[in-house]
Amino acid sequence: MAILDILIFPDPRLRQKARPVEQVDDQVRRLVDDMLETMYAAPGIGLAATQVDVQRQVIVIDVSEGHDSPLCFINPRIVAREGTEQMDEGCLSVPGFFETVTRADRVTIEALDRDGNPFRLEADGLLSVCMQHEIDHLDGKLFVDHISILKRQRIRHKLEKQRKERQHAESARAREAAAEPRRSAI
Ligand code: GNR
Ligand code: NI
Repeated sequence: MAILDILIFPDPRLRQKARPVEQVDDQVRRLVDDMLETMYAAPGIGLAATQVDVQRQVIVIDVSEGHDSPLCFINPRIVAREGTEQMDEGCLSVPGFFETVTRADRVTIEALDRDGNPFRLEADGLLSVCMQHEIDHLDGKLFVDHISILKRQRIRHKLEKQRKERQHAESARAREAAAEPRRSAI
């Protein structure tokens, strides 16, 4: 198992569309396990493969209070939706920001499980919202696409600024590390 790096908005790789999984094999199951470990470590209630730079239709979710009910959806499709509801959403790829999003209230999902067997699930509440949020990721969409352009731009600018600060700090550290041997050699 391994904890994977999560891409941060506005990384263009978050805009790629995931391809369907052709065969649910050990490689896919290893991805599912790594994604679950990454999701629990974050911590988050869901994770899409797109967020860890794997362009495959794989999602993991755990909305349980005890964080002990992992769900995995391979090639998920929404086959029915009903009603509308609003919920405050966050995203591991948009860290630190929460906005109200309107989505379907109830959805019916068809997907493959980790053995490659098809199943159907009716979801409401948090699970319904999370399913729609994760399937959006596989289509290259983010929750910020459901809010106003002004709010989206504000979030993008703040996260771009944070990324630049992080990069500057990293290169400063690298410069110092490179200078170290020379100093000690004198
Ligand atoms: O951890 C997460 N919490 C969350 C809260 C409200 C609506 C959606 C989510 S999903 C998010 C994890 C994530 O970014 N999944 O893609
Ligand atoms: Ni997300």
